[in-house]
Amino acid sequence: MVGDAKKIEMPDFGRARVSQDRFRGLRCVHTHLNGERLTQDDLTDLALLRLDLMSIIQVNERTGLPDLVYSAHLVPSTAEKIETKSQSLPYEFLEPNIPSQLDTDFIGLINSLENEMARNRGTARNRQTNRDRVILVGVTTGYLSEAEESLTELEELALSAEAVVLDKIIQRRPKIDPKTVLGRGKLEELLVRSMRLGADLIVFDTELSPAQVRALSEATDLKVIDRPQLILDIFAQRAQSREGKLQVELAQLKYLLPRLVQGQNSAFSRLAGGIGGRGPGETKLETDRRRVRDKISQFEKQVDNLSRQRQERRKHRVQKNVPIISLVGYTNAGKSTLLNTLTDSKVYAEKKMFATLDPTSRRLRLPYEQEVIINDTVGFIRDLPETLVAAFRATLEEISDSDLLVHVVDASNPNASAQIESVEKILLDLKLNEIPQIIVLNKSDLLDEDSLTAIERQIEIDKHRESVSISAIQPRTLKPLVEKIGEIIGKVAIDDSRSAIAK
Ligand SMILES: Nc1nc2c(ncn2[C@@H]2O[C@H](COP(=O)(O)OP(=O)(O)OP(=O)(O)O)[C@@H](O)[C@H]2O)c(=O)[nH]1
Ligand SMILES: [Mg+2]
Repeated sequence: MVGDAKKIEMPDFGRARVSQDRFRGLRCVHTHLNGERLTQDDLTDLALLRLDLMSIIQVNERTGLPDLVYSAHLVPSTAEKIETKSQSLPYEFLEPNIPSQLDTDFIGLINSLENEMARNRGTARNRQTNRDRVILVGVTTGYLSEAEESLTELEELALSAEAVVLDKIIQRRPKIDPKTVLGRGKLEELLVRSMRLGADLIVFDTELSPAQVRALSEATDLKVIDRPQLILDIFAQRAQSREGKLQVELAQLKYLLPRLVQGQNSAFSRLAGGIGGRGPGETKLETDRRRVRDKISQFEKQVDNLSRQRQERRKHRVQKNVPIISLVGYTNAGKSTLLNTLTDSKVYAEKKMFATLDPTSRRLRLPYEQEVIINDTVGFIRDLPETLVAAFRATLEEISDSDLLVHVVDASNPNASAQIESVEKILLDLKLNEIPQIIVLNKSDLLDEDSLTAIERQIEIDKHRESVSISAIQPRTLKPLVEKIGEIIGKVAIDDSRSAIAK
């Protein structure tokens, strides 16, 4: 190729020889006329195009003849470096030399580097038994600290999805790049790191447009998904009941539909299996538009049916006049644990996010002979994907019949107050904000007295509401909560009978 004094256009190499354990099989050798060595642009191209080698030949100003040759190649990181996440330079520079004296066995070098990449991936894979190896990426136009917190939550989500988190990258930009989200430099860094750490999945903390997913997965040659899709995947992994599976699959298909482009599903052909590519029944997600649409309307009907059946059941219960209490709150707050301790049951509770998908109901006898039904529900999260809220409406509608919401908060989480906000916002969206509510500060065992009092006060100031502190794993701390519930339910019962008399 011939360029001008300043630049040269690289042709589009397409997907030639693309594989995670290999370089491109191409060396770029070009001249620099003004005495520069390898520039940052040269190194970026080396990484983005995954070239075997980037070489520049300087030109001797006096004679016009070739002068020194400078070359660089990429290096895979070693297994130890993966573990310590060392950030050493991904390039190695060859000794500058004059053209006639270049005697590196370059094919040998590249072969051994490629073998090393394959080996790293192999050992990493064996160690982790086929779990997705991910790099998390946060891009923000706002505060870096907020982006970091958000990325910490994303990491928890990724771990809950059984992924291995290799690295986290954050970029602050004045403006999100409409095409690739990240700037070119960061994109290069991401690519290099994913290559060196043997990643096979990139998760973005922001919601990506279909075009961005396509651009990013083309640039990195990796599977690229966003936060809503990761959450959907966790739901898909967790769904147990027929009902849960149906709702998750509906949500996944609704998410997928606008992202499918006729004859251009390269981004999704890479989604077969693994995070972002699995349905709750371990079926491969359908990627044909018409069939996706058919399935969506079929599933919608089934969810409608479910919703009707549940309504019937609820009517039955309301007639029986047993008050209903629902435990709501951020995921991982301790709702299921509280239900278990209160009712001596063994509902699945775990450190992972979204441990509960299928609501469970238990009877609970309060002091003074009152009996109530207590519901455990699916946890909430900031920016819950809309398709999920819509698909889970049958489950969430159940909450609307409650006489009391017990809003469980993980008071030991540094983001507790932001989590309270998120939950209240979702409750408002679901029109559940009119139901009486108690705020319960859970995990008090992990906090000292002073911090707990501080949080209680904060809630009183912010929400004009009292809160009750408990530790769901210590039954003796629950007495004030049970009494409070009894008190409110007692009032509800009296109000009910009054309105019945009034009628
Ligand atoms: N130290 C401590 N840990 C708790 C307490 N309550 C719950 N946990 C732990 O917190 C984690 C999450 O508890 P879950 O009961 O599954 O939380 P959840 O609100 O049902 O979560 P989702 O179902 O995911 O929405 C588990 O590892 C519990 O053991 C508590 O009072 N103190
Ligand atoms: Mg739970």
